[in-house]
Amino acid sequence: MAEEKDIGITVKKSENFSEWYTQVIQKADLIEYTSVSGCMVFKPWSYAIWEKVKEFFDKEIKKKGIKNAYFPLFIPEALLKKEAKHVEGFSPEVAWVTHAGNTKLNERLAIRPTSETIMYESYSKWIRSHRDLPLLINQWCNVVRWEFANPIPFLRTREFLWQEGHTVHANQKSAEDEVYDILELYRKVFEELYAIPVIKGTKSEKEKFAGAVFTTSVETFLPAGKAIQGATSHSLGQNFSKAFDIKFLDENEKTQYGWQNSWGLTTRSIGIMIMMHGDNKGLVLPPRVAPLKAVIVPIFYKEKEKVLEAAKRLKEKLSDFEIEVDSREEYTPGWKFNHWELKGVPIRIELGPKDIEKSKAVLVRRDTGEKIEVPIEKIKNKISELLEEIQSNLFSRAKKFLENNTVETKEWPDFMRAIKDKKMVYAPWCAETACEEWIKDKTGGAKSLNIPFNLPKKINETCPQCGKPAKVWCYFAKSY
Ligand code: 87F
Repeated sequence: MAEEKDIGITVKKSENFSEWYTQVIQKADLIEYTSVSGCMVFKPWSYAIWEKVKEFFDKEIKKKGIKNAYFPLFIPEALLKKEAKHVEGFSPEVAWVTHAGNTKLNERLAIRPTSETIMYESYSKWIRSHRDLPLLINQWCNVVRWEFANPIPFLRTREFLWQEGHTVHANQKSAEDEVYDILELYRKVFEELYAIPVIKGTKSEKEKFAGAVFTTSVETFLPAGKAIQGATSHSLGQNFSKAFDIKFLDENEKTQYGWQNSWGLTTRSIGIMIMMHGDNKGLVLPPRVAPLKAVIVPIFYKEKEKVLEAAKRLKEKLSDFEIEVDSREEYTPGWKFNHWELKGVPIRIELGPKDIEKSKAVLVRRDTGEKIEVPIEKIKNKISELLEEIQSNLFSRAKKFLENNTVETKEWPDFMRAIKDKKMVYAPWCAETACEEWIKDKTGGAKSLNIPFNLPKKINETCPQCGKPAKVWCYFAKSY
């Protein structure tokens, strides 16, 4: 029989974060490495988390009239290079198909790193009149970006999964409203599903998508002492519609270029959640993304049949939730406790002969370890209640963490020290690219994250780095 100590995490999150992460993703059975560097298996336990996110987001975008479609994986070279600016800087990461068997192709085909070009080629044929607008399309797919930096499971992989929304509107207002609407959905995914507080804001000129007029994002800060972008929603203005000839006749029979947006959320979000909530025992899943809400561990040193029977009945009583009975006989209850803690299941339900006699069960919270005895007749409500509590407790913990790691300052020495201490800085800023480059240089790599929407009406401060009048307040940190 396997020893209990064999399966656990052997390092502390606070002592060796990257080793801790590597162990969690493997021991919780989320990921498997393969012989292709940077390409990893999403095992059922992590894929099921993605499915939860997908289910929520898909439903929400459909409510907004956005429809799913699927465009080809391969993008001819000439097409990819049509709006040259948008691939600028990205081209070393594009993977190409050059051959079919031994035959060299006439034109190389890019494996999609993002689908603007292939989608907009079609859009230019589909759109003729204002009656064809808005055109609201999303696709769920994989993309390939051949990164050379060290892969980090979920966060930086050469192939990943995402949704990419690409819409065309008849006017600027309708397009821009959508940019913020979608960003709000991303906030919900992070805050309400993953239980991770985020900062909504606009990217700096330097950090925006080169093809966009402006880029918005949700950002957060991780226990690794680094910030990370959660998702982005771009206003493309007419940049692509002019390059791809996406035109329509408006109500006055006048030809106009479409107003476009694109927005994306990736499987990187799963990594963010693991890093934020995981602890020294392994993964901690927020109930709303947990593939299993609870596991019943029957405790049967004796009276096995009776206990198993009661466990099955309990599972039926709780059929509103995703619940399993771990009835495996080759493992001890203690081993199973560790196993399900490692996998992050929000609630463990212990059920033994004595509990059955007294018509009760013991619930154990994954987030706090708290044990709660409940009468079977009240268990359904108690579990509902606990799941909500766990969800909100994880969110408040993460929120406190974010607050405790944010340093608001107007002074350059404090700015520098905060970055050195692996904190996130909130500071007034001149918003100039040259200044951002200086900041990056002097701090050894801190970038701007975003400029939040709720800025004070009047900004009287000066930029701590260059001394010019500040135009905005902005978050800065070293980031993934
Ligand atoms: C890598 C290679 C080629 C990012 C790339 O953010 C091109 C690109 O255009 C590239 N990496 N990007 C930017 C993607 C922009 C945009 N696309 C739709 C998104 C959200 C979804």
